[in-house]
Amino acid sequence: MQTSISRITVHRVPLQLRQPFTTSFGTYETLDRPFVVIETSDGLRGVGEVPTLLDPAYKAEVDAPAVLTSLREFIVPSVERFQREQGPIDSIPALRESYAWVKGAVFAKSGVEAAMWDIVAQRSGEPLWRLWGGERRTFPVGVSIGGKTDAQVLDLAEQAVALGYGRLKVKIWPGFDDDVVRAVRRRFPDVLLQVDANSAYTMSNWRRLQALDDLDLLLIEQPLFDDDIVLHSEISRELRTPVCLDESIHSLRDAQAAATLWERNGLLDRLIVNIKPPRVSGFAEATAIARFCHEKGVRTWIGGMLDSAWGKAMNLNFNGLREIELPGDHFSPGSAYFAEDVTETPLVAEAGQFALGDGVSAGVTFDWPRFERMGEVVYRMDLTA
Ligand code: OSB
Ligand code: MG
Repeated sequence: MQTSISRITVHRVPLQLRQPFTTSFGTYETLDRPFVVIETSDGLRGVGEVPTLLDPAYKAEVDAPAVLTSLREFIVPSVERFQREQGPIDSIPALRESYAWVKGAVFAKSGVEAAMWDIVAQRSGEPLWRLWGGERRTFPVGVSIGGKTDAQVLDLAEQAVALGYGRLKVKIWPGFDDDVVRAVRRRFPDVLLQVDANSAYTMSNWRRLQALDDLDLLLIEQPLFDDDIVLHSEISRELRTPVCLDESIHSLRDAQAAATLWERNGLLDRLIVNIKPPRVSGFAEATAIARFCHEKGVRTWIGGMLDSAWGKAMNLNFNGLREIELPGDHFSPGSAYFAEDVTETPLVAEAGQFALGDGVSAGVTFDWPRFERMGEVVYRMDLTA
């Protein structure tokens, strides 16, 4: 019997970070997260987090008000209408087709898609990593460090390395770059080290980054404008350290455009793509990007958005894909970002490695009673088959 979606509910859940996280665009202490819940005619309930930030400083449409507007005004009504007019939605392709006409809104779409992946996985009794073609059970994971002072960054790096992490990412901006990164490199000569500027540099000061070229960094993430690919490919010709794109990649086409530019310069090995599934509208597009980049010889890794343990668990399942070569941003030192989280148990890496189990869907138990207590329902729509 064909199954259908019976109801879509959007919750809004405040999450309290254990310690402030600072980037070039600001410091966050609390987050305010929409979660999409899909209920189906066969009695299943799936959940998808939208890893919003408090404002659009990282990039457009990443804030909860924008996401909630897109979901309420366009995306959920499109799913409802599609199912009423074209028949039951019981698969990811049908779901994506229902809102394909909506431009942008990648984060909002990703929450609906993630909830549907949870349903599809529960129905098949499989872990997500297996549904996505993952062939790797264990892989290294890394830590993203958002500190305000050299001392704070060194302290966080120290904690991460003590926990066994072998890959660190340090947030930088003009004036908080060469000294701090040099200090981390001096303290940890062998760690895999990378930096993330979150688009803080311009065409007049990006050359400061050439000073980092002798620190054996794995990559420099998004030095320039959040919406740019072309100028990144230009400065990449004059940086020995590979450039990694985060903010400016929303789709397979964006990844293809970037590969075209770097290839034209004969520098494909100097392009790296940070795949954040929610930033590319979900895991279906993320899979296409991982495969494409791997075939091209462009290395990828899975970025985080200070996601709850549920979002992180989904990303970790995705990290089972063999095509994804570099360690991702998966954990803060101590392994849990939030004072209170939405899963029953935290996600733990051993000696900087994460191991995927055989648990159904994300492989962790979503804590429904706690989730319902932590947040509130902000929108609900009942669907007919
Ligand atoms: O640019 O990768 C980023 C967090 C919020 C917004 C943007 C970014 C980040 C991080 C944290 O670096 C990564 C994580 O969740 O571990
Ligand atoms: Mg980034």
